[in-house]
Amino acid sequence: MKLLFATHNRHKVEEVLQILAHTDVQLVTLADTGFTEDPPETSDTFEGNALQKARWVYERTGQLCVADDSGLEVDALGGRPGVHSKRYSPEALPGPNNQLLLSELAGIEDRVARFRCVIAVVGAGVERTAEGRCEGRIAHALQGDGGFGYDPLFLADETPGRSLAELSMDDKNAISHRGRAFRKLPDLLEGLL
Ligand code: ITT
Repeated sequence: MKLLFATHNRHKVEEVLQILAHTDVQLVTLADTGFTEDPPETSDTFEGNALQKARWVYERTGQLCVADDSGLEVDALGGRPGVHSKRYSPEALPGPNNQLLLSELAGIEDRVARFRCVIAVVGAGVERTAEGRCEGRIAHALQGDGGFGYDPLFLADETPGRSLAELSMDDKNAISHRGRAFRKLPDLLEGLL
């Protein structure tokens, strides 16, 4: 039995396939199954949303599912955009999201932030979660054109001066919230596959 990754975000799929490349976990994507509906995300926590997405897809497919809910928490903004990271700006696109973040932080010295990723595995009578975090700071201008979302503005503590958008996917996965969460997946699947 394979594990269905309940996401429509192709960047997440690319990263996770690479993170799991040297494990026994075999992923099927929603695109592979022709499933086009968008799972709801109405919780105010990453864990709640990850469980909601995985439950929703499991209920419709009967397949063991894993979902990822992730986002950026900025201390000076009281943790925003947080679970609303995708729809932070009215346009809900990376360019406007990054510009809004820069404008909200204009003149603010405290740039401490973190990416968080909670994964949830849902199957018959099973619900398990794990989290990964990546601590860092928000840059003063966009840097690099790799990755996705807020990557051009995020300077991880492990790679000072370089944004996640300036790292190879392997280097990003080594330190990222998603890498740290999905490397826990084989243990989370203990006894299930
Ligand atoms: P699915 O729900 O279909 O998985 P999504 O893009 O809607 O895809 P989320 O609800 O988890 O995913 O929102 C995550 C948002 O947080 C994402 O759109 C980015 O804006 C941001 N984000 C998460 N991980 C990121 C990363 O590794 N690099 C940059 N931005 C990231």
